[in-house]
Amino acid sequence: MEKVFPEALQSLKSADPLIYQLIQKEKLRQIRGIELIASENFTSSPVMEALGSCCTNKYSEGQPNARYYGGNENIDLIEMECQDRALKAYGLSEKEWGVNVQPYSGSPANMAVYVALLQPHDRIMGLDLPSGGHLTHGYYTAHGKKISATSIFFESLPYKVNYETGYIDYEKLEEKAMDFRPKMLICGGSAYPRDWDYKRFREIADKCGAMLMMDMAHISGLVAAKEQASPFEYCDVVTTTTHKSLRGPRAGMIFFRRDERAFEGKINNAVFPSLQGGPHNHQIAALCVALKHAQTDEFKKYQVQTKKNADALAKKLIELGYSMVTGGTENHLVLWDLRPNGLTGSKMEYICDSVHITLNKNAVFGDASALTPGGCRIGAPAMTSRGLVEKDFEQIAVFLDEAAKIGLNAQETHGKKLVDWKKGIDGSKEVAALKGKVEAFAEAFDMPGFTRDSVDM
Ligand code: DSN
Repeated sequence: MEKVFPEALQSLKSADPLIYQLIQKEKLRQIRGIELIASENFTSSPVMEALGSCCTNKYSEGQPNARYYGGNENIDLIEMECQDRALKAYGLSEKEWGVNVQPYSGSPANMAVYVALLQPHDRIMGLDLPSGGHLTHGYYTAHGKKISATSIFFESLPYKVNYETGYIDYEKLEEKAMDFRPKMLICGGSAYPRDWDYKRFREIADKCGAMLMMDMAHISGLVAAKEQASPFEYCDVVTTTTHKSLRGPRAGMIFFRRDERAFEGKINNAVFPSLQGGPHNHQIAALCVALKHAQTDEFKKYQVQTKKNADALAKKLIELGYSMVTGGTENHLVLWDLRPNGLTGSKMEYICDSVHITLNKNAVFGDASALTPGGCRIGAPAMTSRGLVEKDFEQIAVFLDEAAKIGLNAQETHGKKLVDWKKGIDGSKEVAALKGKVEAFAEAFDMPGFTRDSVDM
């Protein structure tokens, strides 16, 4: 064995010191930073153990007990257990709902649904990207450039949020849907701080003869804990990633109704062989572990705390004089509209990166282009996994306020032009001081999945 593949039994450290070292640096970055990307989370050690297991070695195209390769007796059991836990996590009966746990992630899951249930050039309607929607729900630019494959292969007409309130404009959505007559209406988004009115979506879908799909990727952990409304009562298909609020490995799932429309065969065939090859069995094993966690009381408490933390952050930022889209949040994220303060989302992201706070610039409704966004998206799931509570998120709001003030001050002293402005940020004493405070703050909290002592550097 050692002769033909001598690296196989070595540690990563000795086999590949460069990658080992970069992983140590990434661990340290995660421990020392304030992680506020709304779609990220810190998964658990057992999930990572399953991800790093021998399941990565196996091919298993097909469905459990009906594979194209032999040797799948263990993989079959893992995948069936995963399906079972997925249905249980959302309180679904096997008679009414089925689930495919093979999608590599959320975008492939969404594409599989479209391939399964639509014909090329069928019409779809999803929330517009600048309104908080996701690329795969049909995004194209204001000039008609087709960005997402969804808009390349299907005819997409987005609906939007109301520009005054930031809430989905259901009246306009209905009017547009009745004119456009989509075959599929899509709810769900990446930067929408409010819950979804599934009843209203269902009424509109029924009125215009559309199927109703929910992409619950951002809120799937909250839904499992019953901290957001359940899409399953009203939707035909529900997709999700599994690494956001659900706190699992990077993967995807598609839930489908079992009825006379025979979605199961169509969706399974779309995932494989239409779009994917062999399932990533290490991901499925890891997802199975995460779905066990998702049925515990601790997970419920975690989701409750995530919402409280997002709310505390929004309230503190408002108290400090900032503007939140929709005036706050009822889920895990806030969308910070920086336009009234005269700072762009890109500049805020840049300063935050410089002080070791990770968040992302984000379009705010009314922005002319997704490339020059007027806001930032801030999420609570990751830092809540590290044990932070409301008062800690209020402290994060104070750090964000300090960061914004540094950015505004640099505009005064160095000018608004990006290249000049950056000179006021890079190497600034205020930035270095804030970075020190942020790192000391973050490092005081536990990290799920690994400890500070495990960082070898
Ligand atoms: N990239 C994810 C997000 O940040 O919302 C969605 O795919």
